[in-house]
Amino acid sequence: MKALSGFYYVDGGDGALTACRGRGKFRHQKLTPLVGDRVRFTSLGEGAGILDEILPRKNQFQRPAVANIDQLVVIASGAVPVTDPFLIDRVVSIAEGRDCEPVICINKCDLDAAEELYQTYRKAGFLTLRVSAETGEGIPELAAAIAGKVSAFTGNSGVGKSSILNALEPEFRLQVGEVSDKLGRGRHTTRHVELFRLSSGAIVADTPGFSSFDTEGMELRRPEELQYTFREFAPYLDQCRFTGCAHVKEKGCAVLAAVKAGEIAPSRHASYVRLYEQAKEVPEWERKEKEQ
Ligand SMILES: Nc1nc2c(ncn2[C@@H]2O[C@H](COP(=O)(O)OP(=O)(O)OP(=O)(O)O)[C@@H](O)[C@H]2O)c(=O)[nH]1
Ligand SMILES: [Mg+2]
Ligand SMILES: [Zn+2]
Repeated sequence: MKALSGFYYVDGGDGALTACRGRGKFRHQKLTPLVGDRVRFTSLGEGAGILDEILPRKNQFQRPAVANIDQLVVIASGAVPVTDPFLIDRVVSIAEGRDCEPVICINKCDLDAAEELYQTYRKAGFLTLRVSAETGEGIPELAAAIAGKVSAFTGNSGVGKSSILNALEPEFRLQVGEVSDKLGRGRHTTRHVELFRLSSGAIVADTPGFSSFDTEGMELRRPEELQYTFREFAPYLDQCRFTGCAHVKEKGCAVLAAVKAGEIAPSRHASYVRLYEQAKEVPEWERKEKEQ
């Protein structure tokens, strides 16, 4: 359920948490237990235990560091701190193809409806919600979207991930932070990943917010695989004039034509190009090393 200062907190099924130490073999195998892992553990009594085994994962993520997630709920905001669409597109691209559905949730709609963001992701084919943790608007729709699933909230610091969890379940009383007036940035109030069980049965991870200059969790996909992680590109991919088209600035590119025709949002394509350029920079040996 959470990992803190060398302890892994395991829910044995009855809701009570057992603080486990990991076995040395995990370190030798370079295996890090993740929040969301299904595990076997031995109880030593008095809330202490030993983590024996990590069961096979359905998926895993570096940022946020979670495993076995059905849905990545990307929380964004059109009000301060305004979300850079590139940050949304980067996590969405990572989630695609990992058996994890991205959901876009625009918070603070009491302050700003973020019409452009809303239309961009709705049109691209994502479940896109508008909520306000402040007024409660849209919270029932979000509750319905996470029902019966394991979700992780992610998004830049200060967008209101913890506030939304409090709106879903007032008794959590998670700490929320002010947004700095001077910089318009969040204060990284949430410091660790933690899974919560909602009374509805939904399971949600609150995670620390990322910042724009964060380079961790960089795209490890090969540049030519990236096109498949932008779902709205799919109808155009086999219509480019040249096979192996990079869809960056090639002649006769059907993706570029779709951007021009207003079928694909320019910000989505710009993110694709940025990720493509980044992926080209990663040498193959480094990719292989990180994949392990
Ligand atoms: N007006 C308005 N303010 C909100 C809303 N949701 C959150 N806030 C405010 O935004 C600030 C940041 O909220 P948090 O919940 O701490 O944001 P977070 O995403 O958890 O931030 P980190 O833990 O740093 O990643 C707080 O001052 C909240 O009161 C909303 O829907 N409307
Ligand atoms: Mg938080
Ligand atoms: Zn093309």
